[in-house]
Amino acid sequence: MSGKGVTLPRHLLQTQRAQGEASGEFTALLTQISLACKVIAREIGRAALAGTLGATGTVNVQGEQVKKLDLLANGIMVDALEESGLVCTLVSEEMDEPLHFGKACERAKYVVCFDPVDGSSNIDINGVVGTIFSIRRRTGQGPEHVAADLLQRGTAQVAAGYAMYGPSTVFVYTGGDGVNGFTLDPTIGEFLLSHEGIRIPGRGKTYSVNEGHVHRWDPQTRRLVEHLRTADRATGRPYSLRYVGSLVADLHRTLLEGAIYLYPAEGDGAKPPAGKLRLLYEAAPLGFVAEQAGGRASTGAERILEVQPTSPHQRVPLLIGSPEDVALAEEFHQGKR
Ligand code: AHM
Ligand code: MG
Repeated sequence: MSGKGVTLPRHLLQTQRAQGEASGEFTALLTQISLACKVIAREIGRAALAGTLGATGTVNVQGEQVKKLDLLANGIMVDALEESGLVCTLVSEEMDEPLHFGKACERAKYVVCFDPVDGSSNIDINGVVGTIFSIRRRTGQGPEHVAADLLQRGTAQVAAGYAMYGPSTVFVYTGGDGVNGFTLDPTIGEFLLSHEGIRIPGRGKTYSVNEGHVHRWDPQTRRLVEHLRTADRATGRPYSLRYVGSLVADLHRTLLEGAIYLYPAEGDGAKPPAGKLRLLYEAAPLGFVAEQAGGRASTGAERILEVQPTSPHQRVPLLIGSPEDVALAEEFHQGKR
């Protein structure tokens, strides 16, 4: 199954057959998500001409400005997942409450959490953005399971991944058996296998963080970043800084080249320090992808995949990337350095 020319649906089918999964539902669900991503890619590509750049003028449950493309992409994902008939409940960054499809999807097996347009501050400048998704099985049938379905740890994910809308559109996913990346060939409208069995380098040469927020960091994070930019030839320092401001793009670079990405807890004295990124549809899915590529994802104190969710839009600090770099960052966070 190696080599170019393998479409995403074919790759999914072959992998599922090899694992003895015969129902085809998982393949159908991933294919449907990838179709939604192709439609989102098209909408992003023509947004400046279609008049869909800019803000809607509303603010979401996170207190963030909603862009027109956020809403458009959210609708595309919701419609695609509802049509699949395979999903009973959704959580989206752009919806205050989880959406339960009710009777029509009573027998559906899956719960999906997603961020339709991640990095939306890049939309209006034609910068790279992405879509992140996370798939879990239901814990049981009936409305009494809805809350428990959503608040499962990242370790319960059966698949997760992202689409990245850059110079090319890529679709990267894990089903718990490594990470594979596909590139959209627009001439045939298919995602073709282009990055088979992605493995993250053990350590990198770059760090990625919004350094303008240094005044809101705790002393451990300041010392870590100071360490990374201090020259020491033996350990390959100083690291260079790379920061797109789209988690998907920063993570994609991190996976391919090795590095550390961090969005630490931030505080301004008024409220307790907190992370920005959301557990269910940002940190946990990308943590699953990173681990499946041989990397690590941590809050500094705890493995991301083991954090027990307590609410759908919960935020966490995130350290993610090459295993040696994340281990070093954890040492700083835990006061061992
Ligand atoms: P979004 O999902 O509303 O776009 O917010 C998440 C984004 C991440 O993609 C990115 O890593 C981070 O926010 C950037 O935040 P900041 O602008 O504070 O650096
Ligand atoms: Mg996001």
